[in-house]
Amino acid sequence: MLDYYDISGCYIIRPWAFKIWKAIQRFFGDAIEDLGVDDCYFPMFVSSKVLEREKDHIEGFSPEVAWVTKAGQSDLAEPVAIRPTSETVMYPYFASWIRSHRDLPLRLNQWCNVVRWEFKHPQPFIRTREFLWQEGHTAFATKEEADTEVLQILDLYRQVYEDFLAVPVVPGKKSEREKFAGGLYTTTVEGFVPTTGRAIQGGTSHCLGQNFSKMFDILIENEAKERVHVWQNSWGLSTRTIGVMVMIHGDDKGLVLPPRVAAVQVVIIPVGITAKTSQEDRKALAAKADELVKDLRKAGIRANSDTRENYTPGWKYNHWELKGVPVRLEIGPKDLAKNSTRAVIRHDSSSQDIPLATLTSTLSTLLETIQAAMFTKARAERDAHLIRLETWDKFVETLNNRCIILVPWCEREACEESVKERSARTAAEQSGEDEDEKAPSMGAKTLCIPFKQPEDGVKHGVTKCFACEELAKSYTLFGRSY
Ligand code: 86X
Repeated sequence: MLDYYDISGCYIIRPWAFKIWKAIQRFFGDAIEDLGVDDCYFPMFVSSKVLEREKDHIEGFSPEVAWVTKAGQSDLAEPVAIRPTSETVMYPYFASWIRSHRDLPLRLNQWCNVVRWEFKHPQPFIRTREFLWQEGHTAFATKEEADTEVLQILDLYRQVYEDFLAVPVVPGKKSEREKFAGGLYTTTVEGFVPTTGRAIQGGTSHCLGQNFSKMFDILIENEAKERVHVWQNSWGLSTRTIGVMVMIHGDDKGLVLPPRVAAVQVVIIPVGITAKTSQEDRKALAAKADELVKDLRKAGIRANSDTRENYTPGWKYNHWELKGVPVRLEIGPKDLAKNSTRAVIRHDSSSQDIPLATLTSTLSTLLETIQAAMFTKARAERDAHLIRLETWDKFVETLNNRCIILVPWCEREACEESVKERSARTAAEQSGEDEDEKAPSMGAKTLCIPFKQPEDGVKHGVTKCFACEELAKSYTLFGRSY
């Protein structure tokens, strides 16, 4: 999927991984086109003048901005930054393109790379200094239209994770402390990685309110002939999606691909060839494999055969297991005689014989079943590590058991800060018996305030915050995170 590169934090995305990104692009690209969003491309360079027009939110990020200062040996008169995100790149042009309500809504998207020179530990797909994403930037006359879009986009992100990558996510709103500081509110889909017990932000859809339109002078004339600032959103989904999928479905034998994003859904491997097998029989077997590939492809199944003669079937099993292909079909002389083939399923190692007569229809159904089973299994695993608590008592213990926690919370920033501090394990606590580097010691933060609150949720004026003396406003998800 990936190779390391000689610059720290940078990785090569190889074809097997890029095909997954393309599957995401296909689905999401078509879906936003249906919503009326158009693709475009802006330059990757930002002048310091433009980048700094948006001082307030840039401030905290500025150590991460990469700058080009030279061309060859000569210093540039004005260094140029490489985009870490494109709000400041695009919005000066929004100001010149948007004149009246007839120019709205303006809804643009670009697929591009961005650079954030992070100093935290890099991790393939999860935290990289350059990454690929789509960033959507839209402008509306009213807050209501902007609000609607925020949730439409978030639901598409949910679909990317749940319906394509078979990864369960929790959609919700970020706390004031965790939201994008430049915006009005941030919505998110939050995933969970059971092996580390950490949550991971899967994608964000922000309502920027009028903050940017005020900074960049993006105005229209309303019905009452008054000049008013537009309402804006921005939203992004990155190649981190691939990393989340790998971590959630991968096992000791390697990658496990959900059928809907697998570049190869079915690999056909001829078996049962011995030294005694005649040249004709070998040829017949390879020909049968290729014929089956044709039939399956005609039915829309992404099938390949591996008829290479210089590799053993066992070697091929390993190879395609490592690559995560959902179904392996073994066909041998005995199977052919019975007009049958053996299917081995990657995600649960089960196998079944399938009559050749019904192969395409059986496989179509099987691939759907695998997709659903992978999601159900991942959701059960997530649910088993999502614990509801009412008070502080068992909070840290539960975190240390690699769980995320749903608690009644006051939604105050100071309270979140204090939870983070109190839940960070001290060096003393960590030393000694806990040798497992995968048990993280950092403090817990809020992941999101889930849109779907528990049925027996907060009783207003009664339910108290789990961590302080105030009243709770919502059940909020806390956890350690990537
Ligand atoms: C916030 C906000 C937003 C469009 C998204 O989350 C989705 C797609 N943009 C991105 N953000 C920054 O604004 C930012 C700015 C600088 Cl200068 C930086 F170095 C890093 C940043 N990271 C995130």
